[in-house]
Amino acid sequence: MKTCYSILFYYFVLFILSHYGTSEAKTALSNDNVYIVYMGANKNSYDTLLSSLISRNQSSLIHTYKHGFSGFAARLSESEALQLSKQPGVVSVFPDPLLQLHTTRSWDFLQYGTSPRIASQSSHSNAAVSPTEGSDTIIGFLDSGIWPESESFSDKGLGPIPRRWRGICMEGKNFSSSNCNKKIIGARHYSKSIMASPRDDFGHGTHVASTAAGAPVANASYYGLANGTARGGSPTSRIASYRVCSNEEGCPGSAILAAFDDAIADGVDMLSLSLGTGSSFENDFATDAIAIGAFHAVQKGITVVCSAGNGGPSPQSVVNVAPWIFTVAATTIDRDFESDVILGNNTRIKGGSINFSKLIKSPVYPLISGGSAKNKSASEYEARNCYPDAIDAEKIRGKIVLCQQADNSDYDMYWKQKKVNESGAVGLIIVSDLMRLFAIKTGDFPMTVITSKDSNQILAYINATKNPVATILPTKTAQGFKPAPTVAFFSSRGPSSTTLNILKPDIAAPGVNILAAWKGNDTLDETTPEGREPSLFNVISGTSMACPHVTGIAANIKAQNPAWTPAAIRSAIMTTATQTNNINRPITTQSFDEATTPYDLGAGEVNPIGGLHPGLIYDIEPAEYLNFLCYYGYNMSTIKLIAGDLPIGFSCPVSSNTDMISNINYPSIAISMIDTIGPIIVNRTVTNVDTDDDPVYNVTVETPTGLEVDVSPTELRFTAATKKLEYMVTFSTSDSSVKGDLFGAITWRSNKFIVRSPFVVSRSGA
Ligand SMILES: *[C@@H]1O[C@H](CO)[C@@H](O)[C@H](O)[C@H]1NC(C)=O
Ligand SMILES: *[C@@H]1O[C@H](CO)[C@@H](O)[C@H](O)[C@H]1NC(C)=O
Ligand SMILES: *[C@@H]1O[C@H](CO)[C@@H](O)[C@H](O)[C@H]1NC(C)=O
Ligand SMILES: *[C@@H]1O[C@H](CO)[C@@H](O)[C@H](O)[C@H]1NC(C)=O
Ligand SMILES: *[C@@H]1O[C@H](CO)[C@@H](O)[C@H](O)[C@H]1NC(C)=O
Ligand SMILES: *[C@@H]1O[C@H](CO)[C@@H](O)[C@H](O)[C@H]1NC(C)=O
Ligand SMILES: *[C@@H]1O[C@H](CO)[C@@H](O)[C@H](O)[C@H]1NC(C)=O
Ligand SMILES: *[C@@H]1O[C@H](CO)[C@@H](O)[C@H](O)[C@H]1NC(C)=O
Ligand SMILES: *[C@@H]1O[C@H](CO)[C@@H](O)[C@H](O)[C@H]1NC(C)=O
Ligand SMILES: *[C@@H]1O[C@H](CO)[C@@H](O)[C@H](O)[C@H]1NC(C)=O
Ligand SMILES: *[C@@H]1O[C@H](CO)[C@@H](O)[C@H](O)[C@H]1NC(C)=O
Ligand SMILES: CC(=O)N[C@H]1CO[C@H](CO)[C@@H](O)[C@@H]1O
Repeated sequence: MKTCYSILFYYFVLFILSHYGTSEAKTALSNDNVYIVYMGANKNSYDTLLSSLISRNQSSLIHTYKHGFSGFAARLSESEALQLSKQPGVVSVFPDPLLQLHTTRSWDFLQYGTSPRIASQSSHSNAAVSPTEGSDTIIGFLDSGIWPESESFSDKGLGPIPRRWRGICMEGKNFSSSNCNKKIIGARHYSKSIMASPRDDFGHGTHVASTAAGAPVANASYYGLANGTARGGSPTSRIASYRVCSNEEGCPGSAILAAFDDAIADGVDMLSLSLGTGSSFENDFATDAIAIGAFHAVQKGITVVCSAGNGGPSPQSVVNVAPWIFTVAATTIDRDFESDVILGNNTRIKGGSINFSKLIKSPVYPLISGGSAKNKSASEYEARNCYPDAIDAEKIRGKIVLCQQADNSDYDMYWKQKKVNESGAVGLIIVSDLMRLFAIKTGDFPMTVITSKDSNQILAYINATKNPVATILPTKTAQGFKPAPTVAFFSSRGPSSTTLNILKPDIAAPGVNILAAWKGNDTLDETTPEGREPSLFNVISGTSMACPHVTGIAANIKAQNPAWTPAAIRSAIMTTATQTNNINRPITTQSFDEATTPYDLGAGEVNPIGGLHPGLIYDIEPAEYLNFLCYYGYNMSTIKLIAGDLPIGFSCPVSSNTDMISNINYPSIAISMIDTIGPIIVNRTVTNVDTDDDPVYNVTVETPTGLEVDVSPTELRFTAATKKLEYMVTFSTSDSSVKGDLFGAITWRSNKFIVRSPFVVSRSGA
């Protein structure tokens, strides 16, 4: 199952960029002989260790970390690495991982030069938000760099660069300090190559930055599609670009840590990372470059927003799961790139794709199903699914072919297109419920994707007609597609493989067919229509695209509430998320009829303005994450190294264990209640952040079958003097045979606000 989805996504959503594709294939691997030596916030032994390394071999040193935390990356032998790991002051030594941008799925054993196209904030994304006047939140992006000439990065109307900014505009190949302005206030890169530059040679970094913080650009479109004004979620925020990914080197963890280290010193307010490991990669927090960098950033009050990964729909595929990270899943939006099929009897079937076909608009092209074009030696099934060789080329020449895309097919649509085209067919109709809403880019070849339900009509028409004919119409953009949002099939799912006691992902945001700025010289894009200049905007998909939507919203909240902690900002966004779609039903998966759980979309679909007025917040002081480290199993000496100065009197609770993680004041609740009937009690503290009156909140609980959930007290009365109140939740069951993940929610309501927290009680023993 998983494999098949991977293939689909890999090929279709994303074309191009063979180099990035190749580096993705190396995901689980590490940067040759490079090790990261992580020394926490501790500075004591740092100089000694570093100078001994330098005196041994100066050129082995690759990066040093000394602002936000301590450590370095160096080329070492295995025995040197082992030796260093035993030195005082060293938390961990681990091979430099190569991470990937979350716009594509890796498909390791097929070496095709394809890569993902992700999308960005769009004119019509449902997360569009009105700019907050006077905001000057500084957002750092760790990505593939930036294309500074894009209109999305115009600094028109922006005030002077915030005085607290201490970053730089690094020069590099085809990038000078004049490429920075009052919008792009900082740019750095981390490659030692002579080609090194903050300039984006992919487009991903440009797309992501413009989604979160792009200035409004009128008349933006992808060759006329999705036209309108493109703007970032927080158009007045400033951008600091940290190029940590490159064609030559992929996205090394050592560069990501260097960027975190710089960004903390530069003075960013927020960091956005649309990258991470592949889903099968399980890391201890002390050897996970993103978790480490994010930990120190959050300790300094910097919100860190990350993509959840494109490893779905398999369970436990979510990455970037540390409790200090804001983890974002991807959903579809209500925009459809519609490319319809017209049958000979004038029935119109709605399909989706971005086609640059030159077919005429009347149904004059003979139509055949893959099953009817069977090669003698092939099976019915293979033929229906148009496997290469299963189709008799003679039978499809000059025709439009209808191909199933069975979920367990080994052949992806890209190959089908290629094969069918090679055989001289004039068009391709793919039947796939999952891919229907994807804006598959098919170059000059007419191709569209329809649902299985609609395919029955076509099959019936073919069956009932002597000489069936059809055509595939040019793509047009349709708004108001229903239902939307749905959870994108590729979006990584919970639970976290690291701990069942934190519910991940946290939130969902638009990540399918997102229009945003692109690099300006994409002449190699095979999907560019003949005779057109490369588009300055692109439509791409991935949790990479979802992440900056949330970053932009978080930046607006930060601008209005500069003193809020990263946890408060996350809480505001999570407790105001939406659980219903545009037909007022619970949000489904992308196959439309399948229910979702918080393991698919966290607290729900992000509400772009809800978080500005959350009513209550679940705050977590950064120091509370030290307790997490205790519960997770680190000992005091390691925690002391990681954190540097511990809060006065801090010590790990004597009986620290993973179940205590559930008590961290997270805006969702996750409990593992394996083989017990309870009761299990967790506490939460809510802070009133509304200044108007003395609100009274009442609780309601959505209780799953088989579980008893008691909240006490059931009413919270805030006053001018009482801003914080605690409540206690007791989970129990009278039926010890109840198994599985039980989902519910606790909602506090006043006459003004609704503050909702999802919970999961897992009894599966996973
Ligand atoms: C120093 O390190 C560099 C890079 O790892 C390596 O090429 C070189 O051989 C090393 N030199 C010595 C003397 O070990
Ligand atoms: C250099 O940057 C310009 C934009 O100013 C771009 O059009 C051009 O393609 C770039 N050239 C190279 C060789 O990267
Ligand atoms: C586009 O610009 C990038 C970055 O400067 C450069 O590496 C690439 O070669 C250019 N591509 C084309 C097709 O000119
Ligand atoms: C948008 O593009 C159209 C056609 O290219 C042009 O007529 C119109 O003036 C443009 N609008 C803006 C606001 O630039
Ligand atoms: C997009 O373009 C079409 C056709 O040119 C036009 O009718 C429509 O109003 C445009 N939409 C927006 C939002 O500009
Ligand atoms: C039919 O299938 C056989 C075996 O897979 C293959 O050798 C042959 O080329 C195919 N014929 C056509 C017309 O595709
Ligand atoms: C389709 O096939 C023709 C001729 O074989 C080729 O020129 C063209 O590039 C192919 N188009 C696509 C989109 O594969
Ligand atoms: C096609 O028609 C035949 C007989 O007319 C019927 O048995 C078959 O079920 C039909 N198939 C479809 C897909 O409608
Ligand atoms: C066209 O044919 C299909 C299948 O036989 C049928 O469902 C549909 O109603 C027909 N449409 C018209 C307009 O006759
Ligand atoms: C939760 O709160 C109750 C009531 O204040 C207290 O007795 C209990 O110890 C708390 N539990 C935890 C785990 O903090
Ligand atoms: C909360 O519950 C109390 C008692 O049931 C009721 O009087 C009050 O109106 C409720 N408040 C809200 C905001 O629903
Ligand atoms: C984006 C788009 O609509 N592309 C092409 C689809 O096909 C028609 C011809 O049938 C072209 O006119 C469009 O430009």
